[in-house]
Amino acid sequence: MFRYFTAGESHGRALCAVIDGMPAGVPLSPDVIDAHLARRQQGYGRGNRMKIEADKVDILSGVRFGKTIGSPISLLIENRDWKNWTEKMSQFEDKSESVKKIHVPRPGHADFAGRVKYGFDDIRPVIERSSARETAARVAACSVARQFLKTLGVEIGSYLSAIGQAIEPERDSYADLIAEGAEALAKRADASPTRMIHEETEAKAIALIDEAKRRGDTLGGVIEVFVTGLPIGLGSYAQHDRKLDAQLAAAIVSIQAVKGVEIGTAFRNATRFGSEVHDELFMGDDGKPYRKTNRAGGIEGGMTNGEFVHLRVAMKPISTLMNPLRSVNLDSMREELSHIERSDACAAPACAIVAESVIAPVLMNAILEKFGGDSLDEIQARIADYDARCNKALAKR
Ligand code: EPS
Repeated sequence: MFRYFTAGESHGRALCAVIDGMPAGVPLSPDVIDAHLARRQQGYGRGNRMKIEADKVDILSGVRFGKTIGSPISLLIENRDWKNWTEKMSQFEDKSESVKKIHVPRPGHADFAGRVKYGFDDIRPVIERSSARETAARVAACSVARQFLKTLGVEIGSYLSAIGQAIEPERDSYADLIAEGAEALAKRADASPTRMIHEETEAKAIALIDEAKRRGDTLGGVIEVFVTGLPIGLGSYAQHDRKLDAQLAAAIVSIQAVKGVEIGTAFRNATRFGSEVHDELFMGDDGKPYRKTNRAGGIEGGMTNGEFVHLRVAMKPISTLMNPLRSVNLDSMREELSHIERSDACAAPACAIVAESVIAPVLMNAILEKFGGDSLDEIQARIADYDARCNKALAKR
């Protein structure tokens, strides 16, 4: 089983991740991880922090001669901004008196509950770990799982269909977008600063982000995530915690500022007749069953059904507003405007890369659960055997 943890504060010395359960024999180099880290740093609407950071990973263990060796993998990403925060983020007691404390929580952020829960007299420690800076470490760790999937022909990609009220026209089908695999779509989206693929919507989104910046406001968005190349039957209907859609949803909603996820076009489906929703099966000329639609998002009964997986992700507007919201000073207990911290006006394009990333361990574990194995060769052979069985089971009789 692929498991990982991250550690590190937003303005601490570094972020790190420790991974356990990576099979041996998977090609891995820092470049593969750095490419995703760079994608996560992009996006129209990001703040000045991204001008300071140029995230690069150091692989500290678990890789030899360009391949994983089945041992724990540890990763390190330095925070370049740390040098500006050595006093404020000092580990040593003697600095604590000279640093100004933060008392006014930002509505929508972890500040209020975090300060009360941990008994702090300062919101700073809450800000530091709840910050979406942590997603750099997650993207790094998940890129390792992603690399495993890629060697098996599984691709993940995403684009943005909405930023604020810049919403692309409703699509009947997403199939044409991923006809060449999910990575080709991701590449297309990567070429745009909003990661949108509908030109008019992108122009509107850019104008809206400019307006948000001018007003000291923020914007969220809707991210469409796709996976292609998965075998049929990952996950299971047999027990609640083995349902793949439930596991994917949990991973997605664990992302900072993500508040909703749909499997396929779930909310649209909920407002229609069943006959307008369910993806009918037809017999193809090649003797195999096929479908003309994929409104279920590639998952039925908690299992992959051979169609591409489609998730829709709702990111709320970031809760740090330069034009602050009303709040309460938790030291004086008087009403005050909330704390202002350098932040992004819109981070939805970056969130898309995080969404692509966090589902990789879930998919990888579904593969490991079904096929098992400690080395890439072993797993590949088992999948090939299963593919042959599936082809036989689904062949015309
Ligand atoms: C973030 C606030 C900003 C973002 C940060 C997330 O950081 P800072 O307070 O240092 O300006 O830039 O995102 C990243 C650093 C990153 O790597 O994505 C927040 O409060 O969540």
